[in-house]
Amino acid sequence: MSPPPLLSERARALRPRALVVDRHARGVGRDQGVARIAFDAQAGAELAELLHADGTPIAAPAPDLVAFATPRDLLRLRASSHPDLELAHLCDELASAPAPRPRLVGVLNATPDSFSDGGASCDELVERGLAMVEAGADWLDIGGESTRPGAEPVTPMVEIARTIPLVQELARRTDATLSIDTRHAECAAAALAAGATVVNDVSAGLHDPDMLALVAHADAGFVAMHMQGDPRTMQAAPSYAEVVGEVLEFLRARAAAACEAGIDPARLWIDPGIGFGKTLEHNLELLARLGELRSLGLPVLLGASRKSFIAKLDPRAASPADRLGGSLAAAIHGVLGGVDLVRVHDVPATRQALAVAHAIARQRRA
Ligand code: HH2
Repeated sequence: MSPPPLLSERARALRPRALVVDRHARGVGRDQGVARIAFDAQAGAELAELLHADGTPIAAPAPDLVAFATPRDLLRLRASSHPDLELAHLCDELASAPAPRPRLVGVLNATPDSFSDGGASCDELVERGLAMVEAGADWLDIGGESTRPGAEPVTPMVEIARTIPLVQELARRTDATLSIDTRHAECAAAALAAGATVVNDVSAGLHDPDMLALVAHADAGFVAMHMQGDPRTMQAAPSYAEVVGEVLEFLRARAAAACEAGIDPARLWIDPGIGFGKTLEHNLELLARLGELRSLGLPVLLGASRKSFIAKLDPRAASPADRLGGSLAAAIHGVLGGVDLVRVHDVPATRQALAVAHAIARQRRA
């Protein structure tokens, strides 16, 4: 008789890109990338201890989330209640789960001065948003304050005036997820009342002390992004001893704070914040090691679209509108590296690029 399923809906929804398991188990990774073992406390899968090869614990911010390890790690599951048969079964289930399509987040900037696309009217933005959904965006991220390097902050009232009519109109005309890209609880509250269901905060709740409680109270989703410093000064002299470790630690702490404030961990995303207080090398290191962010057990959002690191690698792309090729390369790399959501300006081209990359990757694994 086969053992009962050990995976929750949430765990099933995750893509089993590779598995590296205890050497006594039979499920073995099929490809390079992030290795993952899912566990679900609610379903009774109590894994006594989950350790990296060097003996350090693999942390998940909540017991019913999912823990991940890199291929360098050998996961050692020390649970007497889990004989090899059950573990192999769990691995088989993961390996055969269909890989979900990565979700596309379309960027809608209701600003006069965003780094790549500011200055559109509300009507134009509504049409642009609807066209993005038509082209394959699952989610629209609406912002009323530019956070480009050197940008001056705006007040919540200005942000509200810029974004709320847009949120209201889009909520009326599309079923796509709507997020408000803001650091201000006041603007977040107005957007959630107008029909947004997620708050995307580039300060991860640190800019406004009321933010996390507000999001929890509204039972909304939350994107916690890493940023060093603030937009006005963040690119002056970014500095890290070890960028991936520091970003990971920051996101771990912010995810824990969000859960503690009452935000549902199933509606929490993390984001390494490409370009936010980072040099070209920092951005590349984070992009190259995206899989490590998965050790937190939370879905990852990546926003690399049209960003200036692309122009540093291709000086002919001085204008953000000329950075489509670099944006697609980063999106494909991100998705193949385990990212769940990509935040992009160019939805149709990204959808097509990801569909092709994804199909090839699936074929390779089949
Ligand atoms: N990037 C920007 C703004 N918000 N949010 C998340 N979670 N991740 C990102 O990478 C991110 C973000 C900057 O891009 P954009 O909104 O196009 O520009 P601006 O801030 O100038 O409006």
